[in-house]
Amino acid sequence: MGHYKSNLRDLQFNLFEVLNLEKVLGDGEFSDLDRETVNDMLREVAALAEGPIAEPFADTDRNPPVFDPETHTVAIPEGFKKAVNTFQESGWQFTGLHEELGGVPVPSPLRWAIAELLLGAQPAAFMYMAGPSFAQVFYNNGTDEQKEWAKVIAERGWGATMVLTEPDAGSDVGAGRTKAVQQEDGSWHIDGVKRFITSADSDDMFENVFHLVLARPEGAGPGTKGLSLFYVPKTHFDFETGEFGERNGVFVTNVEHKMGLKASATCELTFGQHGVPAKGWLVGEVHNGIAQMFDVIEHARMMVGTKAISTLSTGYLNALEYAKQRVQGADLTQMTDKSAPRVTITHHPDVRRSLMTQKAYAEGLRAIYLFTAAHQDDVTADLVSGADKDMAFKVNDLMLPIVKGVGSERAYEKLTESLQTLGGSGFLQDYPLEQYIRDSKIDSLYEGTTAIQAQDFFFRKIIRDKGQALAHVAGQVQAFINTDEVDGRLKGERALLNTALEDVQGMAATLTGFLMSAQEDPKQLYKVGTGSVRFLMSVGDLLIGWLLLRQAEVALAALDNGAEGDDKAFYEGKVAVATFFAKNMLPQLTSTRSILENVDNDIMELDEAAF
Ligand code: ST9
Ligand code: FAD
Repeated sequence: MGHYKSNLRDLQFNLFEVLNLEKVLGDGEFSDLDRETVNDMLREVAALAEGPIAEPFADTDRNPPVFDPETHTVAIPEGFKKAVNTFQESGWQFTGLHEELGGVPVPSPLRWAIAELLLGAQPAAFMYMAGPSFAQVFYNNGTDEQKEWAKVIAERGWGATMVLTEPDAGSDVGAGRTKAVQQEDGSWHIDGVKRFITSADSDDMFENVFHLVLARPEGAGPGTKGLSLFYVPKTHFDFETGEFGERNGVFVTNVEHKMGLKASATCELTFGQHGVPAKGWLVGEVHNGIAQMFDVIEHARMMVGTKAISTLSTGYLNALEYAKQRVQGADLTQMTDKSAPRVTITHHPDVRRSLMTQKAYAEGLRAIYLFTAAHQDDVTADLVSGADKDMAFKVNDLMLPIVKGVGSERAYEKLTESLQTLGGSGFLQDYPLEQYIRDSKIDSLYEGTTAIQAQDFFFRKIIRDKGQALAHVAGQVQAFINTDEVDGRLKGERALLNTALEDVQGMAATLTGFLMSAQEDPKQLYKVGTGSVRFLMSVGDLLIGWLLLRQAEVALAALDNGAEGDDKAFYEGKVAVATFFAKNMLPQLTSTRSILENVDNDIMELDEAAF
């Protein structure tokens, strides 16, 4: 048995019993699907993920890719390449893509449920396999001719990268200096050095790699709005004849040595500085680079959040398995009796608190990414929250920083609880927990750090949206609070949720107040900056609390209907975890509200030397 433990039961529960996905199957673009086919798909992916795809997880961590500066290539271990090859042959990377690109239409929650399984088993493999998804963004944004290229790229299974970051342009993408010079034949020469580029070389796994690169055309303005998006192939390819041409002038010039996620090659990528021009083509023949790149970024942020959440889930399930077997100490009520029988650690209250915390965040965050995914399809958005096309788009936008920012922060934080459950053994490489922690730390950093997610959430997704999406989601929470379908059995929890909703609304009002007063006194804006991550995390907790309680209501109904055996235990667990979260986590929002209301500018006024 490999490291990865999937939670198929919870995925099926979310998809069919909570989101009622069956209602959109068998019709329209999903006419080929029914509940049984979807369950077969999930079972098949889970078996693949837990088996051959997970297999080289630890080995590639201990023997990571090696860079050869002479040839500008990266050697990837054979075992890992075999796993990627198995993934590639399975075809799951086409799930949910356009049919023109060889895709198979599925509801977005199913697409991301499949992604969860693969991301938890071998996140780096999932990233190497991003080619078809990137080809779809290229297709959506490309000229008619480029759309044909995108089809060929998807069909031939090329590797792909997103190329934004430079040594002096990380969070501040608009500081990028890589330039683009137009040529007489309409192509462009790219010149500059990009760093931290994921999958920029992939050994011989793909016949070619295409880079989607942000660069500044000569004479273009400053900031992100002056950047354009270019298609830059590793090796030239004639899309008419299907023949490969010369090597393009884009070379990997370094591979980073990292804390984790070592299987994923993180490369420095140099354009046009090795005697060969790095030729690119302007995507869509329009200068709209940052907006086009955000089509990739939105997928990638969803991917990063789902990766983190999936890792927490397998971390929890590994910890749970260990805890059920590890015998240590006596029951607390018999602590003075030195000859009392020894018990498994699941008998200790603190271990139970820790396991329930892990379960709450793993299952609550899963519900969050699936709720978000549901707003990426018109039909599922209508089904899940009654959102029309326009509102569905806004809700997805609102939720992405929660999936990415809250998902990554909480997963990393709670994975330390998973490791703790194993005691000293958790610190060893005999178990996957220490690698999970190292591999998941990156999730709060790339694709926009947590601070960037929090600012995006407040300024763009709430203020610029005039609070419309937030009001839609808050309306859903309020409706749940007001409608009791289980005869008052969750009455106390509903009251706690109501207080949490009021707290979050209070926090939003406080931050908005600071923003308004910044018109008179610009320094008031610092208060928003100081409070924004706390606010993001609080909204995350509110939504986790709500979604877990919604699940508890479904579970109570199933128990009332006579659920037995494994199902009974599953539903009882659902009620318990929702109640636990409501009682233990939601009340903390009241103190966060108070902290935000009292935030001041002391730390901003402090001399830097005093830190
Ligand atoms: C990276 C990659 O880190 C790491 C992992 C790679 C993995 C690759 C594989 C991925 C696979 C994914 C495939 C999934 C497939 C699924 C399969 C399932 C089976 N939303 O606010 P302004 C735009 S890459 C939309 O003034 P500044 C918008 O056009 C590096 N658009 O920003 C806007 O114009 P307007 C990642 C947005 O102050 C314009 O930008 N690096 C959004 O100029 C300007 O906006 C980062 O993420 C948005 N939320 O720049 C950088 N926001 O306003 C992080 C902005 O007119 N830094 N736009 O609409 C930031 O995000 C900064 O806030 C900034 C600021 C750069 C946007
Ligand atoms: P900085 O921007 O220097 O941030 C440093 C600290 O300051 C952070 O805590 C940040 O939150 C904070 N900070 C910065 N600006 C602000 C602000 N305005 N307000 C508040 N706080 C702020 N990039 C790509 O283009 N393609 C890739 O494929 C890719 N893959 C990556 C893979 C790995 C393993 C890594 C480590 C990075 C990757 N990146 C990639 C780059 C990644 O997106 C950046 O590292 C990230 O956006 C942060 O930029 P930075 O590292 O320069 O940090």
